[in-house]
Amino acid sequence: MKVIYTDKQRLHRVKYEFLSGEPTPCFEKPERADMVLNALNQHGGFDVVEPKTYSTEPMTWVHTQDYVDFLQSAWSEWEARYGDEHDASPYCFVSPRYLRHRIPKDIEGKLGYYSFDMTAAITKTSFTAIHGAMECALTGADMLMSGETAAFALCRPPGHHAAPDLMGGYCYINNAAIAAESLRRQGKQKVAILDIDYHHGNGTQSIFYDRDDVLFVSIHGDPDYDYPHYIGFDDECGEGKGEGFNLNLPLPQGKTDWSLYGPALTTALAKIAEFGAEALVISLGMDTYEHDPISFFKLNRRDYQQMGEQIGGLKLPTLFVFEGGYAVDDLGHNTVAVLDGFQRVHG
Ligand code: Q9C
Ligand code: ZN
Repeated sequence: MKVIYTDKQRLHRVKYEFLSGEPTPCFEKPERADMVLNALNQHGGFDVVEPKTYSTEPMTWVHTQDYVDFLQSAWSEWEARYGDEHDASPYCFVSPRYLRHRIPKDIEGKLGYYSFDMTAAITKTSFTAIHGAMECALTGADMLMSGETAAFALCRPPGHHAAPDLMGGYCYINNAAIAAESLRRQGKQKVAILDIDYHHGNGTQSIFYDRDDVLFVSIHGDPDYDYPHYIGFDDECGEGKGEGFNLNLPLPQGKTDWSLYGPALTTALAKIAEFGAEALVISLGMDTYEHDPISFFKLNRRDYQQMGEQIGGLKLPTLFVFEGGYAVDDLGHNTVAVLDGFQRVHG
């Protein structure tokens, strides 16, 4: 299987996130991708290639132009005001209640306007990495169009929390959504996105919520108890034309092992088959692992192999797009277990 990766993504390294009121070293760090690359090399049979070059224009397929412009200029606006000592990060947010939704002129106001949490800070070189991650996803989509039956876009920073004009959850540009949209634009009539990150893929859901040509299915921790807290419930089914083309399968924190996860995955895959997908994009988050430091499912290495096998059983052209996963020591081998299981069945 081809793996698309660029060293550009090392250029995104945020210092801190705030957990329980403390500055904590950011869990989403460049070493995550290193661990996956190491495990892929150790396993063998994977061909790691550089992405092709794309302009920033595909970002506007799923994001607003003003948001993309903001991402590009945020650091220089921040630096002009605060210098380069700290990462650019919001401190206040535009709640949907009582406040005016107008774009502020000041960088602090803009950071809050375009964020839904404090985990997506921007550094001097973040945009280069964000752009590189999108290039990996787009190259993967192009590979499927030119006859590869599967590919893995090793993207960092991740993307599935990024909505049309919102960053958050370590995400800025929605790599999986852009890949799905690219497949649509190049002729795949129906594209399914299966999001198996521990956290609900709120950004991807929001992007495709009113569409019937891209099915979104997500298995994740129950948002009544977990991030992103305000979206990802099972009564969110799509709207307008998109009604019936969004499926959320929340599972309980703490006690979700394979005995609960396996049946949810079977339901998800049945929905994708019934939809008649011509291509599949997997938002591959590995934070469902039993030892993940910020998540609460109990999956293990064997489960990941089985997960890959079940996904491979759909026999669809499949693009894996890397999302979360923070148990760095095991992250690589777990990721390889999914891909290996997939290949055994899918070929
Ligand atoms: N106490 C991804 O996996 N923080 N983003 C959760 C829980 C945000 C995760 C804190 C987690 C974002 C791509
Ligand atoms: Zn996650």
